[in-house]
Amino acid sequence: MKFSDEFIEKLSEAERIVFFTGAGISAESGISTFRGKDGIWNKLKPEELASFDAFLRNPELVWEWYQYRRKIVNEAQPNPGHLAIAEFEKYYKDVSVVTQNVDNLHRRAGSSNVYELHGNIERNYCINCRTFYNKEDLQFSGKIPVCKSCGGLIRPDVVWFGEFLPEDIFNDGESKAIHSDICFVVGTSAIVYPAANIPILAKRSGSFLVEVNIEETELTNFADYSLFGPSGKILPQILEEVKTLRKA
Ligand code: BV8
Repeated sequence: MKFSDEFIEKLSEAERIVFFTGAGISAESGISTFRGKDGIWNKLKPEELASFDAFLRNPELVWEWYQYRRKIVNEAQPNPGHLAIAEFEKYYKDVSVVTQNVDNLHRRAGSSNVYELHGNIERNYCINCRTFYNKEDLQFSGKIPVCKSCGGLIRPDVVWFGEFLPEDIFNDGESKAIHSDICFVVGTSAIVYPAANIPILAKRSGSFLVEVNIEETELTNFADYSLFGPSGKILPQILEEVKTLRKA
């Protein structure tokens, strides 16, 4: 793939890199996106499942949905896009992944600085006493798991619609974006806020905004550079370019 001279110059000079990622980066690992043609929101309404009210109304249904997604996530493998991002750490001083994804694939790919804005599907907590439970601690045989200490309902540790993002993680993600030299925006429709503010903040703070997506998005006109194609193909090609420009 031929890259623009400006992008090559940025890759040569940069020190701090942020990858802001969404569901699209995991599509090639076999995990459905939310809003694409086969997106999960096409079949279900987000507010029907990804909200606290939905959970209180029908905890079993919400649990079943997350168990279904956990199974897919557990069977999934990080794809060449996740792996390329992890390998960037060999060539740059500071590489951060600020992700909207809850699938844990960036960590499994080996990325060291991962900021999970919307939580992690492998973690759960009691809505009463906030005791945390990993997926191994829970048996879900159709009946919703309850807390061993207080009997409260246990929920997935993900951020639902209408819920605040984890403040410290969001602030850290913002700070990484502000201080970045290049901000890659990979596989996101960029319509969910406040997460979608991160790339905007990066660009406003002087970062070079590079979009990697299979199609145009809300951010395309705002980005400095757009690369259209599957992130599992494009990111390894950018990494190959970096290897010729910089020493590990
Ligand atoms: C908040 C849960 C403050 C975890 C998710 C009314 C009341 C309250 C808030 C709001 C409101 N109205 C609007 C809001 C704000 C709301 C929001 O932004 N809504 C949107 C839909 C308009 N945000 C919130 O509610 C947030 N909290 O505002 O709190 C507050 C509090 C109280 C009261 C008022 C305000 C919380 C948002 C978090 C919601 N949680 N998921 C889970 O179960 O997963 S959202 C869900 O969307 C996921 O987290 C996902 O990560 C996120 C973003 O989606 P994307 O990742 O971008 O995925 P998508 O499918 O959309 O796009 C995929 C892209 O990949 C596409 O562009 C596609 O082209 C591309 N692609 C596909 N294949 C590839 C590819 N690209 C490259 N390669 C490929 N191979």
